[in-house]
Amino acid sequence: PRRVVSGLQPTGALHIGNYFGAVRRCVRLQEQGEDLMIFIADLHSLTTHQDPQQLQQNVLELTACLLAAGVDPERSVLFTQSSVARHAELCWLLTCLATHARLAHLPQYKEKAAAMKEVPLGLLLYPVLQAADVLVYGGTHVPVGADQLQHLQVASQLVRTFSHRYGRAFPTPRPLLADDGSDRLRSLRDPTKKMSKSDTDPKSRILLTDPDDVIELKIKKAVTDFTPQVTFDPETRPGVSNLVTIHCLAEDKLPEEVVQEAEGLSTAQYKRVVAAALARALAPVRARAAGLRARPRLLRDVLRHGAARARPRADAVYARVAALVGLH
Ligand code: AQP
Repeated sequence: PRRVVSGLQPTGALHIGNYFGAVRRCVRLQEQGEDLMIFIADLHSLTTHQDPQQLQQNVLELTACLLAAGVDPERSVLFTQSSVARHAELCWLLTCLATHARLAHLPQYKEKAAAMKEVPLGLLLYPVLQAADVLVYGGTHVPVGADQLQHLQVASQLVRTFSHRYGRAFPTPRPLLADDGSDRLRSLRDPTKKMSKSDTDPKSRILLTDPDDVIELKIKKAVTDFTPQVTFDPETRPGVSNLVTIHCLAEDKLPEEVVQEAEGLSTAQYKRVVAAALARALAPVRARAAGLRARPRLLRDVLRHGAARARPRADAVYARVAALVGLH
């Protein structure tokens, strides 16, 4: 049987890349009847400094957004990573199988580490914890963006190493890639970069919480090019194509349809169309999130309920693993 595992870090307000690329994909997998585990990756978030109070706030905010987007805590299992201690326990066992050389070579690590004076070990171990997150539930599929494929390869390699040394304990997790461009929304200010929470320019991203007028302003200021008509060509026209992708995601359309509808429009006119489509798509989620944000007790109950469902699943896998390793 398939089991899908997905995590999001509670590192601040979600942008539409997180929403379309991760949250809404999860909701759609849930609607397709997948067995889905969604965790809030609070342990991962500690690889960069988090203010403790802000972290608690961010966990509840993310929970509100996930529920607002349609995650059903009865059909899917929604919980925080830290509430299931087996993630960290399995991570240690995998850490003993991972090599420094392999991890230090990963581009995401190199990029992040290069920008730091003191590199925390947690940053190096990040992909090992990611592997544990999936393997501890016997996860078979992980919705990922192209940038995460290498981390999933680390997980597959750890599965092989473990099998070789101790015996088979985990299925090899496979990527579930998106085919609608949702896994790579680009910065509105520099379309060669991905849209990112940590970009210092707030106009580079649209937040799930942005009101309609802010959405319109940010799209209006989006960097495009000097070709007047709307076409979809991510390689040569990344800026306009990013707007087409956003438009497609907002209205569940294909690039060809959107481009055809935009025929004859100037870029400025097209930006107004995209902003309106996006505002229509986000408004109901934003409204539901606002209602849920006002109910922290309910949000905590949801997470407690999810943790209670996740723990026995992790315990079952871990018991087998521990026995194979010779720990119990
Ligand atoms: N630009 C994006 N387009 C599509 N999907 C994206 N994701 C992130 N950026 C884009 C997806 O959102 C999920 C959130 O993962 P995370 O919470 O671990 O955050 P992240 O990957 O570090 O990306 P952020 O949110 O933009 O933060 P930073 O500042 O670190 O770059 C993942 O599924 C991710 O693929």
